[in-house]
Amino acid sequence: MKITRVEAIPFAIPYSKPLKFASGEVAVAEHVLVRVHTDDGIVGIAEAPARPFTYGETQRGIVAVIEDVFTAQVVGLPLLEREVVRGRLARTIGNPTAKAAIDMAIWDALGQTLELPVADLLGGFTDRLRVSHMLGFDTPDKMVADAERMRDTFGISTFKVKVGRRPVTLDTAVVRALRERFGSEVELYVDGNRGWTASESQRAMAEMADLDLLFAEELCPADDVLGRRWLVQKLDIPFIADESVPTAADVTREVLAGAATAISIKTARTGFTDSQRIHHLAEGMGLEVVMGNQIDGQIGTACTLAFGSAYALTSRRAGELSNFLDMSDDLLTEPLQIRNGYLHRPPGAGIGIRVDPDKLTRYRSDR
Ligand code: MUC
Ligand code: MG
Repeated sequence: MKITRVEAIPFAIPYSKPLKFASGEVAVAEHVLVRVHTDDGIVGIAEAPARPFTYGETQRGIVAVIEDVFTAQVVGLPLLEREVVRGRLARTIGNPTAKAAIDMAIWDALGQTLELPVADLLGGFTDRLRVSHMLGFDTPDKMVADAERMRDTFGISTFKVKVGRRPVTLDTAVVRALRERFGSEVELYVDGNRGWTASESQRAMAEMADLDLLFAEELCPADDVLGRRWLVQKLDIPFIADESVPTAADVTREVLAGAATAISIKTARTGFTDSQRIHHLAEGMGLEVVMGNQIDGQIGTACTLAFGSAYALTSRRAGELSNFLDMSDDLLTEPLQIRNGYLHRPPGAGIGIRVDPDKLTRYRSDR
């Protein structure tokens, strides 16, 4: 059960429909496939999505930090010593998705070794999650059409609407158009990716007060310390902290400061080991949780599903599990299938996914 090798393989898969939002745009999934090999011949996998605009990590940087720093720290350790791995990786500040992918690939290898699903090792609460789809920036008509496509084809009825950094009236028109089109058939919430000021956020939320929104996410920067506290106190719906809470300590800080009342857990940035800590903390503090999307491919989505389905709190709300649908292709032998608004856990040990070697050859960008 000892780790013998870690691979960090960059790959690039174009989106058929790029996703635009207040802090950036993703047109090509330039991710890093992480493979952890053991002396038993097991290979655990996960993916690290480079999100320079959120965490400052680039695809080349992720490969470099894994090859030059992290690999030497984990080779030789048994798969069961995940806390030792965590402690060693934590000596280096930052690099959340590189660390998370190593952690999840180790869990995948452990599950395969024990012949048990990771979701069961974590908590085994349910076998499926309800799906929420993120709607990227476009005109109101096109965003409504996108939601219709997701509802008609995949049965999805929860939508996270991207807002911020464009005229507030355009964003509120989109949300109003969605509510008018679907009535009470859909759940809606908004995510600003820090694109508004606190006062713009407050004005926009007041304008949408009749639209029955579930949540507001990261509308303004957490660094606007007093502004954000002021905003959160004024809202009568939970305010989700996302990119402001990349660690459990950040969750504590933001919640105690009154700057958040709910959190997004993203396995892409906290893996399984730190996501467990955040889940337990959230449960202890009585916070609502949404399983968030780091604009993951299918590997990352399967990781979110494994973790989200493991606990009652993380499976209560729809999880953000569908943006891979807008990619032109992916790496898995068995593509994930969303049916009737749900994503079911794939059968099998570990995370339950396998990489297709031909697809990897086609999309890897290091050869
Ligand atoms: C989200 O929930 O914010 C966009 C930027 C990012 O870091 O994640 C995505 C989705
Ligand atoms: Mg967000």
